[in-house]
Amino acid sequence: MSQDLLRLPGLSHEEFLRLHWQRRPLLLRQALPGFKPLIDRRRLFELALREDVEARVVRREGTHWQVLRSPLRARDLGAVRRPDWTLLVQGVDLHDEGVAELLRRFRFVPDARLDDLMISWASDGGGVGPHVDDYDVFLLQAQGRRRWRLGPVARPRLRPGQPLKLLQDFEPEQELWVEPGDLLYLPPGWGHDGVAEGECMTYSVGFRSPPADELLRHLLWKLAEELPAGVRYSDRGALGRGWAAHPARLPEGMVDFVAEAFARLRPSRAGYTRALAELLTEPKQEVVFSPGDRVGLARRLARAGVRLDRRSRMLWAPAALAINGESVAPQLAASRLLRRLADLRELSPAHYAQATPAERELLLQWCRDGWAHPADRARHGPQEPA
Ligand SMILES: [Mn+2]
Repeated sequence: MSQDLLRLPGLSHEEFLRLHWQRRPLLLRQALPGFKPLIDRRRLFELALREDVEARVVRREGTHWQVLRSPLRARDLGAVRRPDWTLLVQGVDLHDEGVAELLRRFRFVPDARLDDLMISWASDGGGVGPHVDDYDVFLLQAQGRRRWRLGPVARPRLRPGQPLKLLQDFEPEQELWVEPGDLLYLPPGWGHDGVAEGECMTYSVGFRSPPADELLRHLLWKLAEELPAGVRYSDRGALGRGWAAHPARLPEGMVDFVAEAFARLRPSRAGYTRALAELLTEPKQEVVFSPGDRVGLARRLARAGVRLDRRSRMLWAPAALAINGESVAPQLAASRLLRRLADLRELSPAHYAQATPAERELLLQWCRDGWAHPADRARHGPQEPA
């Protein structure tokens, strides 16, 4: 179960991270030589119509753009031969094991940053227009040809009155054509405009970097859960003379009460770490785990080892270990076995045999919840109901 990371032609992961990551674009010709689409157009279209899938259709007529968002109906997808439209399907890795495997080949960037794999299909001339993203992205050309125009954008000005964010005056400084197997890396802040030349498919490996205000909102929410519940404001003895004349006045004591509650929120670094790990492992909204098969579970784990479900998110840090939005019990937070599972997403039977009773009980529970599976279960498992 070696980590089958994607080798970048001509440079090491370290060199890529030092020289290009978050700095400048990089085109890697034939990073995946002989690449064939993992999902054909028909299956992608079917996926786009599912309720638990986030998808968009973008159409262009001259300078007029139209965007349709999920839930999409069959008639929202245009005729394949009609030019100038594209279908974007988010989070395909959640629904297809082959695509999830491809996404995992990009784990030379931390899991905490990795988001999802989006597949876009485009008819001739299709694209989403010149735009700039807040996130890093790898664009893998999966099928057909696409023309990219790229250029740095210092202060993006958007075209008014459009249903999607389009750059007002994009001045590309380079133009390039990509073919199947070519990989283009773009850092945040680089304007780009990709136009299909004939029918084409592009895979976008997306990253995330939550902004500080969003992180704080979530962290405060999590930290508030650590306060003793049910401590209520009381104004015993505080309501003396004078209040009846100004019933609309907010009692000062209530402000003090909030200030005191806030002062009691004194999270340790471990507390922050736990909350952050829980937040970042929260499953995507559309993910629903189905309970695993319990028959002979302990025996199957002992024989085959254990593997995380492709949709499970797991992170660890010196003071925390979280899976799917939940921290493990403090006495297991430093478990080397569980860290190994998080890093490799799989434990061999030999490693599973070393599990303590508490670790084993936890792994059994994760299998019952559908978060993990005995590693003898076919990865490609039964198709989930549409
Ligand atoms: Mn983009």
